[in-house]
Amino acid sequence: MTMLKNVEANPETLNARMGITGRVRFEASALGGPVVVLEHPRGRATVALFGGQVIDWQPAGQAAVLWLSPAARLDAGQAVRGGVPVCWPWFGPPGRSLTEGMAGTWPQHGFARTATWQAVETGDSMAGPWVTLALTAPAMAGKGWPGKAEVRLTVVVGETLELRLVTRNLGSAPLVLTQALHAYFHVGDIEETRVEGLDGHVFHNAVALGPALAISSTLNSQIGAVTFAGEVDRIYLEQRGPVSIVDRRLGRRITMTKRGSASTVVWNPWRDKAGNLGDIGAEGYRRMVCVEAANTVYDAVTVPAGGTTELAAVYECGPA
Ligand code: TA6
Repeated sequence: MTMLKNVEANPETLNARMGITGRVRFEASALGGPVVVLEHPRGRATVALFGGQVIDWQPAGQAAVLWLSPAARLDAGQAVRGGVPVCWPWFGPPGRSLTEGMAGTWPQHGFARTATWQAVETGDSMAGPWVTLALTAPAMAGKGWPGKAEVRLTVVVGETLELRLVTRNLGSAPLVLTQALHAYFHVGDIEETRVEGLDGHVFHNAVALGPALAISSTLNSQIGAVTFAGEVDRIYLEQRGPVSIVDRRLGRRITMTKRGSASTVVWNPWRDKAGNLGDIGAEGYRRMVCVEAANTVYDAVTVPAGGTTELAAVYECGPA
């Protein structure tokens, strides 16, 4: 495998190498950084090289499906709230087993979301136009993390939006990974929104227990759909089936189908926490919900030396 040392971020150069007329275009975003725009008659998506983050997805004839913070900037070196942040190579604060006895910097949700990714390949397939971005081991040097790996994100847009996150362990020891495709969805009103597909699953309630740093034996059980009347921050365990956000106000249903993940995270910070976060905007919490395909401490993945693992999610949007 070739190692990428210098990230090429000039849209003109990238277009000359990988642009596809009418389908894949690199450009400078008004948010302050290079993005790649994927266009298909059934949908359009924008992916920022900063964070390897999808920041917009608009199926033809629909309002934006992803929520993006009004304060989002791609050139501030800060994690961008909204779209689909890639939490990698750990989810949340890293689990205790990873940090034990180790010095280093452990930013919440890993460092991929604040790194600039390299666009490595584009194409156009039956499913739609696609781009693959990569983040390589040298980009992570000196951060305290013991692993050596490359991660690639492929984004495909057509009838649906698909994200595939593939990690290759470049080290000689097994790599323990937690991660998430931390999607923020735009909803008409959180109080008129429910999340289906989680009935009967047990969950780690992070509002009561705090973030999942280790496996807890104090779990709750979901009965019926998830509804919102206050902060919700939960990891649903052994959850592999489709999950739908049913939005009565906008009259639509967004469905996530995933692979390589047994943890589904549902998050809405509600008013007070959103106020403290500072980048959600007044009443912004009412317009968003996170539903995330994840591997958490409950289903951490061990990648053997030289091996790969894939976390993938397909999103579709239709009438409720
Ligand atoms: O995925 C849910 C979560 O882990 C919550 O606990 C919450 O704090 C959140 O992600 C957002 O994290 P961030 O670092 O982006 O503010």
